[in-house]
Formats: sequence, C-alpha cells, structure tokens
Amino acid sequence: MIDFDKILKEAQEELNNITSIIDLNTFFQTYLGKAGKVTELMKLMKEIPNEEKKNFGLAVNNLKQTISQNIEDKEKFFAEKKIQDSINNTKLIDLTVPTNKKIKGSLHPITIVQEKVINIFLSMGFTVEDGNEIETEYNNFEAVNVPKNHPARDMQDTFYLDNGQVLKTHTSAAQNRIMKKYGAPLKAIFPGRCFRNEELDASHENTFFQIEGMMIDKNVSISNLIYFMKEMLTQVFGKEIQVRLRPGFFPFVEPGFELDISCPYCNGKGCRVCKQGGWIELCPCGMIHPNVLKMGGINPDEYQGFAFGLGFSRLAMMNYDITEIRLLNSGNITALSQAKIK
Ligand code: FA5
Repeated sequence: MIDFDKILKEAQEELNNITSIIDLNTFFQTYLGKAGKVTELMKLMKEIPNEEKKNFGLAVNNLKQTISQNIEDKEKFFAEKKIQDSINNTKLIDLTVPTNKKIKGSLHPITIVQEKVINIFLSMGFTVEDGNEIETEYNNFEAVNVPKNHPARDMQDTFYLDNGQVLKTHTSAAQNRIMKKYGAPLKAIFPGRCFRNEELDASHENTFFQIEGMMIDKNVSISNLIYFMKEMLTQVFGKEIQVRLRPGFFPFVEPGFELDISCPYCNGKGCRVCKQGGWIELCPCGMIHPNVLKMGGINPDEYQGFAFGLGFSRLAMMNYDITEIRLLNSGNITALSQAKIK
C-alpha cells in the first residue's frame, strides 16, 4: 500500500529547506523528472488491479499536481526575492548632497596680464630679463643714483636682511646689472616682485609686482617712451589709450615723469575708478639719468635712454576689475577665479 500523504509531506519538508534555484531544479528532477519518484509511481499504473486503478490514478495525479504547484510557488518566491534583494542593495542617491568636486586651478590674474604685457613688448623687439628678489643695497639704491642718506630712500620703506642685503623695493634694482650684461644699445623689460614695509590698504601691499622697461640707444627721446607706453597700453586694454606726462621726481631719471592714462572705463569722462578725474596715474618714468648710465658702463654722451616702472599689480587689478589689492596675494581661489577679465 503506497502512502501518498507521507510522500507529499516529505517532499514539502524537503522543498522548505531549498534556498536556491539550482537546488529547486534538482528537487524537480527528484520528483517529476524522467526517473523521478512521482514519475516512477505513475509507471506503476499498469500493474495496479483494475478496481484500484481509479483511486491510484487520482492519488498519484493529485500528488503530481500538488508538487508541481509547490515548485511553481517556490520559483515565484525566488523571482520576487531576487527583485527585492536588488532593491535593498541599491544605494539611494541623494541629489542634493554637495559633491566632492575637484576645484580646477587657473592662472593667477597677475600671471595672465604679465604674459600679455611680455608678449606685447617681445613683439616690439624688447628682451625679457629676470631680476633677483634679494638684492645688494648697491643695486637697489646706489646704482640708481640714490646714495646712502639720500632722502629718496625714505620713499621706499625697505626690508633689510641681517647680511646687509635688501628685499628689492623696485624693479629698477636690476637696471645696473642689465646695462652691464648687454651694454648699449639695449631694449629690455624686467618684471618682478617687490617688497616694501608699507601701511597696507586697498591699493598698497607689502609685496607687489612691477614691470620695469629700459630702452637705450643713440637719439632716444621722450617721444619713444610715449610711443611704446601708448602702444602697450592700447593693446592691453584693447582700445586706444591716451597718455599724458606730468613732472615727477625720481633720482634715477632726468627729467622724470608720472605717466597717466585716460580712464579706460569711462573714456576720460569721469567715473568711480578714475575718481571722476578722467585720468589714472599708472607709471613713473623718465629719461635715464647720466649717472645711472655711467654706473652701468654706458657713455651718456653717446647714448640716452628712457626707463619706466609700471605698477603691475595695479594694472592687473584694472584689467580684472579687482578693487582690493590684498586679494592678489590672498590665495583665495573663489575670489581670484571670480575676477572678471576686461
Ligand atoms: C618706483 O618704484 C620707481 N622705481 C619707478 C621708476 C622706474 C621711475 C624707472 C622712473 C624710471 P614708485 O615707488 O612710484 O616708483 O612705484 C612705481 C609703481 O609701483 C607705483 O606707481 C605703484 O603703481 C606701484 N607701487 C608702489 N608701491 C606699491 C605698493 N606698496 N603696493 C602696490 N603697488 C605699489
């Protein structure tokens, strides 16, 4: 006598312990496959006496259908579990969380404007020279006609080092070395960082940039100075710039001037930047003093030259619409990258 209930109970217990789709396939083969337990029972049908055939048939069919249904349910369970697991394992993305974005660097406004000015002077036949940041007192002062105890030294409050050298207070400190290096004729610019023990405000830093320029040749005059400055500034600002000279005193030039430019923002009409005057003071300059030429090994009776010392930090500020000079040395990437190029 075959106990169908017992077979079903055992099958269902086995099924309950199944945790993978692979084991479920094995279970299917064990019961319903070609040589499965239920299939083998069905094969017995022909040996069953006729009067028992009906009951046997019903019981074995019932067993087959129940096990098939149970396998189908389990399959469905695995399929749903797979979906649920993948949902549970998916990390939720919060689009409002600030990202770990890398801040992209950019060239400093000083570097950009400096490259622009250098390229303009290169195209006009000037060479570009480097200057030291630590200089001898001789190069910084004596060689540009500012002897010891000269009152002009007070105009540049100087950082002295223990060894008697100085932090260069102006790019003019390289004039003597460059004259000795090249002799005359010569056309050179030398950009550089300068240091002064200054009271700080929106337009004064203790560390700032200048660009010095010198042209020495026979028959060089103030007209050459005006031409080169006008040409350079017109290219920097991308529009015609007017310049004017006012007398200014610097021991290393004679005559000396302050060069003003017509305000590039209001075209000379008067605005906040030029303090309504229409002109901006930009660049001290003049004809190189004969003493300075002599100390540089150049005969002043044969050669003349002009020199200028452009306040470069201020030019960069004008170009970028920066109203506070201290931002330039601040390392504040947000502020520096927001500087608007003109
Ligand atoms: C000089 O330094 C002269 N060597 C310039 C010169 C060269 C004159 C050749 C004649 C011939 P001055 O001290 O004025 O000059 O400085 C020149 C420019 O540097 C100023 O017009 C200004 O734009 C800039 N400058 C000076 N001090 C500071 C400072 N503390 N912060 C920012 N810019 C400054």
